[in-house]
Amino acid sequence: DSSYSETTPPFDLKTYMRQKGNSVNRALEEAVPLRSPEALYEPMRYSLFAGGKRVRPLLCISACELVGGNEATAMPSACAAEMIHTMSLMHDDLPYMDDDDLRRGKPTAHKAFGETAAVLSGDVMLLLAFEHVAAATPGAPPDRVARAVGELARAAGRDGLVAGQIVDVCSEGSGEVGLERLEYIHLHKTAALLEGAVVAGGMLGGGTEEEIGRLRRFARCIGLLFQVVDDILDVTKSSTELGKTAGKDVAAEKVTYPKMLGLEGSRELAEELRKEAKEQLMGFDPEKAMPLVALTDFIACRNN
Ligand code: GRG
Repeated sequence: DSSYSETTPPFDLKTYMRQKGNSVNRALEEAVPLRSPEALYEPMRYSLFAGGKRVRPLLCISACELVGGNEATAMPSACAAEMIHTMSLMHDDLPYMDDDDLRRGKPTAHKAFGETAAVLSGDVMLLLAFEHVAAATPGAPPDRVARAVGELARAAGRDGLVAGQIVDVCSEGSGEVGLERLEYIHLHKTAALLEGAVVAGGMLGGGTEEEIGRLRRFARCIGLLFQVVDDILDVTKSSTELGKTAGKDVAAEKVTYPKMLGLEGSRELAEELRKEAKEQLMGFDPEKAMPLVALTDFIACRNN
């Protein structure tokens, strides 16, 4: 990037993701140990450790560090974001929602443990997420912790995952989903939790209101970017691969960016969003912003 001087060492995202990802996994191990009743904890751990990319936790930690906070302060919220994400996938896969048999190449939680266990384990993981932030956040004053909890709750619920899911489900088969509705669904189902993770990190790290505002706008851009790229990948992945994910023709019934804008139009939109996201990071110390800049590129260029 031209804003960085030639003396700035290149940022190694792979190492950053591996190191931070390991810390997140250790923290999740501690936050969600295998305990009684195992019928609740086993499906939680099965789904949590099924190989997710940990994008939300990494964003939370990077945002906290960007505004001067540290990893330990962000970690409970980082874990909470991953727990909320994972429970939403467990519920999304259920027969009366998306009805998927496979997730990340493994049987979905309800296939492995039954529907009741998948529902209740998801429920308890959602509650545990908030309990964990409230009880285990070190190095931040209580008002910041309370704000972070509120931010994550809103991102999970009324302004995020649940709102996006209901609009998505109600739009299915209606055949008249326009670009505006598509954007609503993605801003809520996908962008909101990325935003919650980033903003919670910024709040806990002691960011100013102005910084938090910029982080929020940054996160909205990468949230939409995430989804546009997802839709592009759905088209460019081979049809055999698609068939394997669900055993049904998902692509045929879903409204997607490539269907609305064409593949080229979608790629252009992705490029615009990537640029806009990075613009929001311009006001920060360039060196400290490197992880978020690199994570933006990762989201734009990922292939799964
Ligand atoms: C009660 C909070 C709550 C949720 C229930 C089911 C539901 C409401 C919402 C569904 C939300 C959903 C499935 C959104 C899709 C999110 C998305 C982009 C998933 C893919 O994320 P990645 O690529 O996945 O980060 P990995 O596997 O890497 O973790």
